[in-house]
Amino acid sequence: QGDFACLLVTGGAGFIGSNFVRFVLREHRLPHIVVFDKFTYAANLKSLSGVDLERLDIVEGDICDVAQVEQVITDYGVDAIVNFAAESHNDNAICDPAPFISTNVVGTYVLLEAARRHNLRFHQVSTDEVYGDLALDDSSRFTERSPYRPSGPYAASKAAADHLVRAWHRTYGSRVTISNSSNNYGPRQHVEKFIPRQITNILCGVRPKLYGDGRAVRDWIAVEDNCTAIWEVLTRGEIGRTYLIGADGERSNIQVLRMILERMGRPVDEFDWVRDRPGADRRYALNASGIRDQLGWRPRCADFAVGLDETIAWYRDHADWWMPSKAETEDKYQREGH
Ligand code: NAD
Ligand code: TDX
Repeated sequence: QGDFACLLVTGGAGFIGSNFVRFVLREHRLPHIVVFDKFTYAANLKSLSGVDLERLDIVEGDICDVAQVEQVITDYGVDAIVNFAAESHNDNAICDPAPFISTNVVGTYVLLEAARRHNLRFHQVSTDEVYGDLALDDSSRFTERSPYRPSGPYAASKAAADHLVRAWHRTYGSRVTISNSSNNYGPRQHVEKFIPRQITNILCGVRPKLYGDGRAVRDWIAVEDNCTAIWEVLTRGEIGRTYLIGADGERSNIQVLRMILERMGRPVDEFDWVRDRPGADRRYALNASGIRDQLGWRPRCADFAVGLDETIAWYRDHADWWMPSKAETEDKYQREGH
């Protein structure tokens, strides 16, 4: 099932999508890739620079727009879709959920209908947040069978999209898979997100900001590992199945922040405490034994400290990539009290 000639990568100018495109072009001979992206504030054309342009086309478009989606599929002869396109930031969702409902829910519906009309393979990129959160003193982890229990508007919109994908498989026999990954980190992540925000704050001489009591736990995975896992699921995954993608990377926010400060030569208490999100999730942790056992997938970058050093080095060397959005992002945070 894995021999695609032309892959439509929606949201391919964002963080994970662009890393996925780079990985596929670097390590696999096929397919041709068409990036389809609305170029919202979260996209960055520089994320796709320096790749093999013979194998890549970049089209500006909105996954909610039926005619634009239809056109790109027929123009390029697309035979599979990987849907990375989303509004992805929880703080934004709390301030204004509207674009999360349209892009994450309606956009996924539009793509599923296009995939049904053209009989395309469809992979949905999703998140562990659909399962809600775990208590800090609870040692259990999410599995593919955990109940859906999203806490915030972003998570609820991604959960709604997952439900549509599953329903299209059951009702119409659509050839779908879903991957729910834990928190990604690495190069080309927008400076609104936790790790790049703190690294770039330090590079700008600004104190990092820690939400709440700093004890919330996230299960970190290097973005490259999520990309290799998505590729395995796309090309060899069982149709109709959900795969959890994680690399046993649980750490509290304060632990991560202190690691960043230390590695960047700053005192470990040189940061500000700021208010938490309303309804903030405490702990995410997932059990990825399904993809390990069924597809033999293993993370390549299992050492978080090494991955963090590489990430710090990347932001140090690529101020031209992140500086244009830094001031605007921090102004917005300041208005929100974060
Ligand atoms: P991102 O915000 O960096 O990128 C999203 C991309 O989608 C941007 O390029 C944006 O322009 C594009 N986009 C937004 N609305 C669009 C629309 N209507 N039509 C076409 N393109 C549109 O997000 P990311 O962190 O790369 O996340 C990618 C996917 O992975 C999302 O579906 C997200 O829910 C999921 N995910 C992310 C993480 C994480 O830690 N970052 C973890 C698990 C799952
Ligand atoms: O400045 C900050 N300080 C801080 O303490 C920011 C931006 C965040 N935080 C905390 C909040 C969270 O507990 O760090 C944690 C991580 O925050 P984010 O980077 O915003 O990620 P999160 O809310 O966990 O969601 C991410 O992982 C799941 C992605 O943004 C989602 O797209 C993905 O689905």
